[in-house]
Amino acid sequence: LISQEIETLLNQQIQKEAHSSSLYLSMSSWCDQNGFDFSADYFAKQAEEERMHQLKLFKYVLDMGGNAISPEVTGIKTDFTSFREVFEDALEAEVAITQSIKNLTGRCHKEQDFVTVEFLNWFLKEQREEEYKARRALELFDVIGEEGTGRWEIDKHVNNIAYSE
Ligand code: OFO
Repeated sequence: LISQEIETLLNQQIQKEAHSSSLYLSMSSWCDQNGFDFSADYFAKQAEEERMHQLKLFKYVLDMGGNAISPEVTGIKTDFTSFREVFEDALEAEVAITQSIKNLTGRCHKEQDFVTVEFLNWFLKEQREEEYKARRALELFDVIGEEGTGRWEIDKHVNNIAYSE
């Protein structure tokens, strides 16, 4: 069983993952329309991963006898001023998600809800990976540079970003 407070926090996390998923889909659309096809694919894949995170949390709440709430998602940014801004927003969103999972884990520790702590460990590890990828993508802008065919080159390299341990 989980406490009412943890249930509420988990439902908030479900909402955040759903928001992330929609945001990534929006980024995918922007990239596609601006000719950055590899990045469009990359963000579409990220959108799917966030959806998977959402469902993982959703199922956990239900498995623990709680009430999982299908979230409303509003206020998704659709207009980006530059290719780089898309990646800056992506990193910012991942850092915020990591912080949110850390807060949630901290709350579970206080309550000695070690079952949920154990469940959330997977997410903490996943965030390490997601932040790495977002940071790596942003680094391409500095390493390659945006002049000339730079953006085209950056887009191609986004395709190769992988996390290895
Ligand atoms: Fe990358 O946010 Fe989910 O956990």
